[in-house]
Amino acid sequence: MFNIPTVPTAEELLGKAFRKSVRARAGKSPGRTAEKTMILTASNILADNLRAVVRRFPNFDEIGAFYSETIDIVVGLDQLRISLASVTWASTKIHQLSRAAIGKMARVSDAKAVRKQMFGRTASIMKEIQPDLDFLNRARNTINALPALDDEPTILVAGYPNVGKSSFVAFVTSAKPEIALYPFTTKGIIVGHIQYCDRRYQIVDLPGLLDRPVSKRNTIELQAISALKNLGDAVLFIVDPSGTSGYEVSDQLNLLRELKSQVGLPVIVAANKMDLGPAEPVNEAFGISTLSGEGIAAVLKASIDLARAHHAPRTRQVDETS
Ligand SMILES: Nc1nc2c(ncn2[C@@H]2O[C@H](COP(=O)(O)OP(=O)(O)O)[C@@H](O)[C@H]2O)c(=O)[nH]1
Ligand SMILES: [Mg+2]
Repeated sequence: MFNIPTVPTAEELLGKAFRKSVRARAGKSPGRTAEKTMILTASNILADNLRAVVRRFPNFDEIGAFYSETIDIVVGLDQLRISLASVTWASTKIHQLSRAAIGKMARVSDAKAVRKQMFGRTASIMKEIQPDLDFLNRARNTINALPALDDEPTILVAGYPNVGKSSFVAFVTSAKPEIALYPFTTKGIIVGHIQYCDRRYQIVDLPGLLDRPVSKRNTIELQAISALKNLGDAVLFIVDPSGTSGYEVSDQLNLLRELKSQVGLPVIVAANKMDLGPAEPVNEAFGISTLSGEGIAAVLKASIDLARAHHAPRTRQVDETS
């Protein structure tokens, strides 16, 4: 999804700029022209590289509400904006310093001293933004690790642990787990795709997120749950009335009620493990078994119809490779 390049350190950028400035001076006789060349080379390299750092971050207003809310949760959009602004500031400032130094060279005799002073100030500016570069690189690592979620009608799978969520996703798709460094789950998010009639649908299993009562959540998890309204178009809530999951049906139905109010998406309910024989009936639920396949086609069709009906295209990131 996101592929932001490594953010360099202040030291790396300074090293590169000063090395190139020394190389640019080579062959020139010592004096004003040589010093001026050094200043221009160093300041151009720094200003360009700093602007490139900023440019390679996505525009947070254009990536869609799910990604911008998620990045806000896992990284912090305010701090991101502040750090990107600092880097832009440094780029402008270094450019100004170089113009001022070149102007000063015309007036004083010791051009070398002017260049040295300019390099010293430049190094201080770079040192000042090192915490921002550091933050941006950590943010870059986190953002790049977010799973790719396509702009397809999306069904979120919810329900208590062991009710058969992963089994359902595996049954209906070619799902592959994706690594995600969300603070609220250490497990991989599972994203599967289904080709159904004329188009593709996405089905997402978020282990650790939609499988416990909302009342037991910390703030970050609650924010994450509320961000899901931007990702999903429908929720498939799986109940296990067989007793084998270890959770009471009444607790499972309480979670269903909570999610309905928290996530605000239309919900389809399926009662799984029908193959185990008669169980407590669940109101308005599709009876299914991911073991025998019974009822799966009907619940899948209902979920897909619901997701398609509620799907509005999300804004996508512009591909950087072009
Ligand atoms: N008998 C039976 N077992 C099932 C069925 N679906 C899932 N299971 C079992 O229930 C357990 C939990 O399933 P899993 O898909 O990992 O649940 P999750 O925690 O909700 O993702 C596993 O041992 C599955 O084999 C079903 O339809 N019938
Ligand atoms: Mg699972």
